[in-house]
Amino acid sequence: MLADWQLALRDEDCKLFRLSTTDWDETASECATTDTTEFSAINEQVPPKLDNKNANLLLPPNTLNHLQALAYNSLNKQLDNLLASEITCTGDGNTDGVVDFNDISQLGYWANITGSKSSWYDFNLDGFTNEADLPYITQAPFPRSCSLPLIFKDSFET
Ligand SMILES: [Ca+2]
Ligand SMILES: [Ca+2]
Repeated sequence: MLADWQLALRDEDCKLFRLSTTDWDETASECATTDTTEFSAINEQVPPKLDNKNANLLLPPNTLNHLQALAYNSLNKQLDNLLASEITCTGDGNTDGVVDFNDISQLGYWANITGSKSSWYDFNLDGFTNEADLPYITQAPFPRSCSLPLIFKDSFET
């Protein structure tokens, strides 16, 4: 089963990992989404300390020492800030940071190849990719740049 999304952030000694998965819940007879947080001590020695599921310090019998608790709080705050910095970019169906003619072209591609039953470019969330989604792309002049969060801008500038 693949995660719906997953994010990880690390410092020198620890790694915080968040993921969300959706699976069929037989008891409820519906899909259920589960959000999970893992926190592991890591290093880059040979062999390295791995951040596998058994190393999750948030699960018993593991406990966090003082430094790990500080790192956990710090990484959690940084990841929350990163998630809060996400910018909505209406019309950017291929998520390349620009709304332009490529988005129109690719909306048409997905509409044709799936018989309009695609979630790609379904901006109005009606379950179909079709002409009703086009105004979300064409609502303003091209090209429209979607600003990246500052944390990414800094990492690109050298
Ligand atoms: Ca785009
Ligand atoms: Ca739609």
